[in-house]
Amino acid sequence: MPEEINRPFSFDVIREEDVTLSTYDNHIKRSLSAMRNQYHDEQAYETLLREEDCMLYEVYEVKRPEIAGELLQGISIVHPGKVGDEYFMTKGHFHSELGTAEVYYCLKGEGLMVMETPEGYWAIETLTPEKVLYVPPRWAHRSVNTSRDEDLVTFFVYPGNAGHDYGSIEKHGFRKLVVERDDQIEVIDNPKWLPPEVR
Ligand code: PAN
Ligand code: ZN
Repeated sequence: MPEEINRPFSFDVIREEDVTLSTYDNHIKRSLSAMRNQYHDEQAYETLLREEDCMLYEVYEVKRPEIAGELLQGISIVHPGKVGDEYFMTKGHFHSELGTAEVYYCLKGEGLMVMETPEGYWAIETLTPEKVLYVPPRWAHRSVNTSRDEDLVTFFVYPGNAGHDYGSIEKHGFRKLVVERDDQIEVIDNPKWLPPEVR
């Protein structure tokens, strides 16, 4: 078989106390300092950051060529915790190739996927073990861990040519935030969200 042939392969999801993959190419760690301006309580953010630049989430990536036809896969692990009253979450992004979708399969924990289109339509879906979530083309997505003490672990698959646009969300934010109020999970309006007409 010629060297350049793309060979099929498999790997395992290792479900020990920390979920990992048996094979991966990249282990990304994102800490609090990577999330400046994303949490609504700026004072709580600065206070926590002064104490410790704690780890918010990790991603294990199985790399493939970043071209149409390929699928990129991996697991995302959002740790439990809050900045003020707002749960730990991923940065969130649009795919640079806006017309590309993504599938998430929840392996562990509980959380929400917050989604939004460039026009400002929004949607939230629950993530619990064994739930499969389809993020259609054009929807920005952010996972939020709403559990008190457990990691939120999801397996994801998306097209090789998707790319990541973080800048748009950094600039205008997500329309909705997920916070804890009186021991309840609440979805509130993001006071810093910029609607499409003022971007
Ligand atoms: C996921 C995310 C992962 C981390 O692989 O990249 O959950 O979130 P951020 O990329 O927003 O930091 C995905 O959606 N890829 O397209
Ligand atoms: Zn994505």
